[in-house]
Amino acid sequence: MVSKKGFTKGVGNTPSWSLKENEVTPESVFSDRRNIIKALGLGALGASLPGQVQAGLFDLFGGEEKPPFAVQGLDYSKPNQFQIVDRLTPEDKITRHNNFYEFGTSKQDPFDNAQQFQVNPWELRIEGLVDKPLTLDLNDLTTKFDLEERIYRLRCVEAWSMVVPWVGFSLAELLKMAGVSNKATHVAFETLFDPDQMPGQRNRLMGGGIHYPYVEGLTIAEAMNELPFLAVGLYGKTLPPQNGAPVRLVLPWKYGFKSIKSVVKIRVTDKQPPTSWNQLAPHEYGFYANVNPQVDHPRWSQASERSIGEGGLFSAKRIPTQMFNGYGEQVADLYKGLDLRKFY
Ligand SMILES: Nc1nc2c(c(=O)[nH]1)N[C@H]1C(S)=C(S)[C@@H](COP(=O)(O)O)O[C@H]1N2
Ligand SMILES: [Mo]
Repeated sequence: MVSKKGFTKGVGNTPSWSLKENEVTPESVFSDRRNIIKALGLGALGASLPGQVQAGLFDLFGGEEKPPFAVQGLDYSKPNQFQIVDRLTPEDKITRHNNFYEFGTSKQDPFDNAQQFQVNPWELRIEGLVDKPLTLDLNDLTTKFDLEERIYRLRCVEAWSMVVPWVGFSLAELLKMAGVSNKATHVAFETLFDPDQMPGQRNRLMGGGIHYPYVEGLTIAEAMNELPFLAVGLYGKTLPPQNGAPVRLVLPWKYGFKSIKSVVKIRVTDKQPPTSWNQLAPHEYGFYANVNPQVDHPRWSQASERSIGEGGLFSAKRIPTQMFNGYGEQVADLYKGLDLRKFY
């Protein structure tokens, strides 16, 4: 599934950032998959399919038994002496090693505590400096947009990383639908506040001291870039609660904490909005939080990262961290003239 419009910096219809599916899956599986998706219609992916059909579809996609697929063809033309081959992180790693402090601070807490999380009914509001405020319900999230798959690297500020096949739609597309006012300078995002469902919001210790609801923000130029993605699915299936169901932001060039989960509000504004990790520890977590191997966290190096799911049971492969997590071609222009040491 290739991005359908705009964003055609790459060859043909394929945006230059994309980790192409035929580089992730063997050719035969890739072709089958494309035909099946075409036959069903793109919108059939994810939540609109009953569980069993999804499982069957996923078998056709190659099934969960397969070893992680090799991903080649990434743009490592930047000064990088390491010849890395990225691999899609196994599904059970992506869904069991999470940060979602609303459900607890340890990596397995979200999987353990979020399974009963209710996403229906859901309301996502797009409001503020827009022509037409929008309210999307759960069904709208999977039917109002042509869903596409994007394989993105995810780099947590804690120096671990994954390669994730998301399903969703572009944030810019949604913002264009609402019509952004020319007074807008920033976009603010907010996670659901529901202490009955989210134990970390009831218990300060369990919630890691964050002041809830979890909030995040982007400049308007960042938000309108081609990369920001609203994910509603993962590995061709509905997004699991621990990964931010029913809809979460994905910003592949920024540290993972910017990729806010279970979003209920997107507010276009003319002020830089507060962000949760910056409020908690401003000297450690900035507003921008762009992945940058040259600017260390005050307590650890950001020069390399642990690739989750690789390197065997007790160790993980360490790989060098790339500037903007390897997405400089798409986003470096946004920061021209900005001192990235100061605006971390
Ligand atoms: N609402 C909310 N969003 C969140 C977080 C959180 O604790 N609460 N954790 C962030 C962090 S630190 C990371 S690394 C990613 C992890 O996403 P994943 O669990 O899907 O890998 O989610 C981000 N989004
Ligand atoms: Mo993170």
